[in-house]
Amino acid sequence: MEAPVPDLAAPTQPGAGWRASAGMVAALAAVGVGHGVGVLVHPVSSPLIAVGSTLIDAAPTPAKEFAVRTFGTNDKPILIGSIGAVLLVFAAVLGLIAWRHRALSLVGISLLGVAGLVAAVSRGTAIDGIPSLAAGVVGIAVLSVLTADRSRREPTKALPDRRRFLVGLGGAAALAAIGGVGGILLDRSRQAASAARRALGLPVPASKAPPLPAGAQVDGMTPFMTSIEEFYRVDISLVTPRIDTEGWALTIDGMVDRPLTLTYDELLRLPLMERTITLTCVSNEVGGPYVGNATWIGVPFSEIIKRVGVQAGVQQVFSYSLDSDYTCSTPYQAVSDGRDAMIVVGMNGQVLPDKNGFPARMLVPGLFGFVSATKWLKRIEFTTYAARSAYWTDRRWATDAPILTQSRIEVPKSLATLPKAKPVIAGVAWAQHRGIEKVEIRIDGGEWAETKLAADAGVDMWRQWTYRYDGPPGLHSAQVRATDQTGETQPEARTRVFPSGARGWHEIQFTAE
Ligand SMILES: Nc1nc2c(c(=O)[nH]1)N[C@H]1C(S)=C(S)[C@@H](COP(=O)(O)O)O[C@H]1N2
Ligand SMILES: [Mo]
Repeated sequence: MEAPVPDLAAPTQPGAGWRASAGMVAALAAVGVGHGVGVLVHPVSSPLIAVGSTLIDAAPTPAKEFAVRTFGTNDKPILIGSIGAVLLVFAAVLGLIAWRHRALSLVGISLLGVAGLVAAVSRGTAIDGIPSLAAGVVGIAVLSVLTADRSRREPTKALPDRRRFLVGLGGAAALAAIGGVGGILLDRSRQAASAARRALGLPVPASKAPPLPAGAQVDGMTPFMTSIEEFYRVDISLVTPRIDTEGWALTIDGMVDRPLTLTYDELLRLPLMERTITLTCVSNEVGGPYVGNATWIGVPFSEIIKRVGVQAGVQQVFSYSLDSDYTCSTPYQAVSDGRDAMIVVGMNGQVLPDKNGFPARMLVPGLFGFVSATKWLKRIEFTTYAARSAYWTDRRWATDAPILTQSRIEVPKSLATLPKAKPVIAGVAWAQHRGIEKVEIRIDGGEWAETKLAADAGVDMWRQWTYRYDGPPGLHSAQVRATDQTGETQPEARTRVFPSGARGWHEIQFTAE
């Protein structure tokens, strides 16, 4: 809709469209400048990011579950988009009232800065308040310039002067673009810098990953090895932290005889091992996508434990992340019982990507990511359960959360057709660190039949399976269930992902030719 350009002869205020745009442009300029300054100061201090992160932390568990379930990995852009939408509506209202209630509208726009300030400072230090202060000042300045009441000085002049108003509007929009786009570009260039550093690569691991057996990969199935691009990403961080190894160090302390601080180079000089391990998120629904299999290079926990001298009475490994107040609780038993728990520095032969936790993350085969796989590691503390309680523990998720046995049908896709020429149903199953013993399928609720398992690559990895369908044509259902190598079979009853992971059988409908 075309809003009327303010009329020079109008004695009072421009049309509603122009007033609303003035408010929105003021808010955009504020947020844009705030974001630009934020990227310079500290990426998470951008008012938009700080408010978004605060909402993520404050959101009740069911809301988080809903967001991950409904929006998947798009949950973050959708959150930022929603905040932006609310902001614009609020700003439009401020613009509408700005000519009649100038003071009120200026207070309103400054509240945006205050919200950012409170969010950023409470999550960081006083310095993190700078971008929000800048945003607040810009918001107030733009709105007061646009709504400046010049009639008192020049009673004959219209309110506001049309040219002056349009120039102001354009200037504020430019300010928004320079701040916002500048911030985004700067963030990108940092990404490029970390890519250059990445080219330096990693030392050759002392212990290489055992080669995969032939036949672990079934034709036409999801790749047995997940690429970095395809690997799912789940974390509470709104911006991908881009950490400079210059100045970074990993502290390992707590109930130990010899606390240790390792620079990046020192960490890389420790003996490295390479292992292929399947990681799964507790938020993965039955049949869901939050599972991936990659080759990880890292320092074995056994090496760390030996170096620091862990004392008696230690119950948990408490890890801290650099990006936020995210913390994670891992049972000490799981990093000390001989499995390939490690401090990871590499993924699929490359330096760990930023999104997956550069410079270092944890990984413990058999445990869900939220109790084992801390990214952007800053500190590892050996401690007791009484002394420390982790981010998700505080939100009532399980403290001890082994990955639950699961199986998924991938071919055919749900509601797709199973071709007569190749009537093969196929999928994957996982029970990390216990291993898959058998996978069964049943058609239309009939008898369970064993599927053919692909070659076993090891207990810490998922396992593919196939089944030749020889039933009648038409619409059918298929259900799948796996049994792990301890003899336990997946239960039928579905549970939600909260608090310790989804249970139940995956089921699809398909049409046989
Ligand atoms: N710092 C930090 N580390 C984190 C998380 C997080 O929110 N913050 N999420 C964890 C969860 S829930 C999972 S499932 C894994 C996912 O790792 P990925 O993103 O590399 O796949 O990271 C874990 N490490
Ligand atoms: Mo997770």
